[in-house]
Amino acid sequence: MDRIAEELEPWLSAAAPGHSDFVGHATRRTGALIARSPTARTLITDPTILSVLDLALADHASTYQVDLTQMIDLGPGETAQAIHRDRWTFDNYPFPPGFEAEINMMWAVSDFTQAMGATRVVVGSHMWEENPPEVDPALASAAEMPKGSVLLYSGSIYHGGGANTTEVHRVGMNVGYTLGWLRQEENQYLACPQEIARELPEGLLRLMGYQRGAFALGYVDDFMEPLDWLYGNRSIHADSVVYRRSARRLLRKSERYQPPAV
Ligand SMILES: O=C(O)CCC(=O)C(=O)O
Ligand SMILES: [Fe+2]
Repeated sequence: MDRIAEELEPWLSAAAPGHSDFVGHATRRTGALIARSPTARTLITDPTILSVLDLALADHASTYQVDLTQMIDLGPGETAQAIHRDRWTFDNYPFPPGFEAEINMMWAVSDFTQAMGATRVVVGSHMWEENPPEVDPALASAAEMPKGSVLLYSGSIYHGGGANTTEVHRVGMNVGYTLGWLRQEENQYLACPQEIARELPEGLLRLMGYQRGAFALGYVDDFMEPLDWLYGNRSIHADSVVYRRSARRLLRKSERYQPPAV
């Protein structure tokens, strides 16, 4: 956590404070963590997290992907964020009850106490069939956790950042994952320069979206697999590439991209 904080410090200190009640006024946020923090990459592909995602997302889509990466530095004096569902990002589409399109992680880069503004969660709200635009904050409990812990919550869970009444900063690393056929909240192809992407492990690249999100989603020009395009293997046609269901199996198999035999 200290390494992640150190790697991101230049970006966080250069980031402007928030400009709305939702993103906060005493909160600084910075993204593009895959490009900016080599240490964050190891948490983004943590095998325990991927096992949870296999269970939580894999029955709705053949792949899942990174949705966003964001360091959130909630400064002293920040007021509580409105309680919301992250899946409202998808134009508030009425997904059926029980259908999860997104799972979020909040890694505690500092301690998370209630007074510091630990994320507040309405436990059980993923079961609510209604979609109230406002929720009584009294229903939420603070997810207190020591530095180094991680909170997992689905896109249908009502939650929000707390108020920071202390003099210290509450720092969290928010990493979200979504179904492979949804648009990513943070554009992973533009957030990570290609020269950095070419050096990343294959499993991470697939999680970033450098693989088709479903059979016909996300190919490049002449039906090329995005990984082959990234590596300049222009002779390889996607139909000749074995289509793999998830990044996880690949992480186990090999960390390095190897062009498939044609
Ligand atoms: O900072 C937090 O604890 C939560 C942030 C959040 O939920 C959001 O920005 O969507
Ligand atoms: Fe949120």
